Amino acid sequence: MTTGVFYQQGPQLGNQYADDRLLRQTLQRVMPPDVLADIEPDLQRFGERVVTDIAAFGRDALANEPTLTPFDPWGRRIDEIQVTQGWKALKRVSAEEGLVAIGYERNEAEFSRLYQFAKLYLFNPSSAIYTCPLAMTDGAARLLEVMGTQSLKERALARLTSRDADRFWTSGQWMTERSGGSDVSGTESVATPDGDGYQLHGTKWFTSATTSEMAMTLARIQGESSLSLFYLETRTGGGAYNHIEIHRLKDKLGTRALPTAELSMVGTRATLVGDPGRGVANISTLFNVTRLYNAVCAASGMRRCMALMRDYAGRRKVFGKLLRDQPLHVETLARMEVEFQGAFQLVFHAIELMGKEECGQASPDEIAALRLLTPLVKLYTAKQYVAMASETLESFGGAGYVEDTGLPVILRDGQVLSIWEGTTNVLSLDALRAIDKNQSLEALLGLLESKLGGIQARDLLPAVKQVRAAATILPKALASAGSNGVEAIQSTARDIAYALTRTYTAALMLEHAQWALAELDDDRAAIAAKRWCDQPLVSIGAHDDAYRAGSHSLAMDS
Ligand code: MFK
Repeated sequence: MTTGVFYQQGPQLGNQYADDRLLRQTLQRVMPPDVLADIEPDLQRFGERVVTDIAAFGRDALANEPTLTPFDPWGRRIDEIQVTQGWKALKRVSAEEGLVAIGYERNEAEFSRLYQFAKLYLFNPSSAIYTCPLAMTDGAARLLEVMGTQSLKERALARLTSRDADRFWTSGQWMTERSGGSDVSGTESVATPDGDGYQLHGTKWFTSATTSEMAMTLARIQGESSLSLFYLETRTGGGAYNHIEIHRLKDKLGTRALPTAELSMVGTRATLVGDPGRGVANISTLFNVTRLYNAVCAASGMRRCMALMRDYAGRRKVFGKLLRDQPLHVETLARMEVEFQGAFQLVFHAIELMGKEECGQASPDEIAALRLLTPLVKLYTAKQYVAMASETLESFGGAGYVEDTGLPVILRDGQVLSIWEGTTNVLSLDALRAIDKNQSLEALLGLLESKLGGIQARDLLPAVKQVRAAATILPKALASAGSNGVEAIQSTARDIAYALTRTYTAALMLEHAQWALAELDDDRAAIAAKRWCDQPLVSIGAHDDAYRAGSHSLAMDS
């Protein structure tokens, strides 16, 4: 028997496009062949880049966190935020790779958003969450495209969507004040008319990507009861701050490469966007985009977890066998893969609808369904990702708990996804509002049925039956939950959101499984879809007064 010193090899990553069967298959299924042929060389090249120079920029950004210097050596207030070279390089890469631009050039018509989000999906896990500034930039671009004046389009939209790194701008989204991030109605910032614009005064409690060149924000015009939406540039033509004071950078659990600041607007010059008093409704155009970014970050994070665990399972030996040959380890990874495949189909389906809507190709049902899917996709994928990130660290044992393996950051950064852009509960309530106001449940169930109608493979038919049964229960369960009043239905909002998401995702997975069986003779998506359908899809209780009194007593120990 030979003895020697043992060193474990860490996980390795290959080309992230070439290695991602689900991404390649899904694009093949949903895109016309000429569109795929047009974009695939770029995805192939980019799949290599995200594990080489882009990954190095991300590591540099994580290793050298941003700093705030409030004063110069002579006591002048400068509020300078320094970011690392890696973070700056990620901005250049984002412009040059068209990570926002592709969605607005629309060279691939309604498939442009799919192309753009495929690149974002490859980019995100290597980017130290540079996807956060990109999310707000894209949301601001869409907002200005829909409701900006011609001069704002020429000045700002053109820069937000530029591929020229020297011209490219990013945008902040300054919504949260000390009074709240979920309930923005308590916003204290005020707007005073000033020539043909406004001056803003107030404090913003969370402003991410504070080095951005512009921001969209909410304030109350004197005399108006509701909030209005404003465009501002963070610096004046001379380079000084636009009457902005930065108080401190947030000491966050994760996303530490991203500068997130508390700041005050002290007479900041701003331009009203849209009608006065319509601020919340208007900014929803922005946050509906960022919520889909949040979801693609979750799906791409899941995929990165799977890639790392899979590779490691072929390198790590315990109890005389590689992890890949340990039945319980294999089962754990298989369950995570099913979860990932569901999240993936859900996210890319929502992106497909978004691309269609923006190009005028979506049906009224698809538009209504997207309104409901946006909060559902965001809340579900975020929550599942946090659980999966935790399981991923565990699958590496002690190595998963040690910083320089690069693994703990997965969990820390993942946790923001269920908080930022609306918590699980706020989005569950938003889903109820979409059902109430937009007839979106009927639209969603109609799309679901059309997907199930296309499934012919015998092997999948029992699962189709399970999904149809769940879809039939859903409206009845909602009606029953609602019959006990507003508070009763609100208390079940999370269960409703999960039931809708799981059921709809089941149909999406079956649709992909049918295609993979018929076109590629590949049964792996079918295995995943059937396992997804075997979980309880709908579990919605009727929370009457007595039930809720019991909940109150449990929650508050009253
Ligand atoms: C990545 C790294 C990040 C670093 C750290 C960050 C840490 C986190 C910092 C944060 O604070 S993130 C928090 C971000 N905040 C949010 O995402 C807001 C969450 N809250 C909501 O989404 C609430 O639902 C909302 C503020 C919108 C509720 O406000 P209101 O004033 O009660 O709105 P209301 O009356 O329900 O709706 C006003 C209008 O907007 C209505 O239109 P109408 O006036 O025509 O009826 C709504 O239909 C419309 N609306 C609301 N939500 C919509 C929407 N329209 C379309 N889509 C939506 N999602």
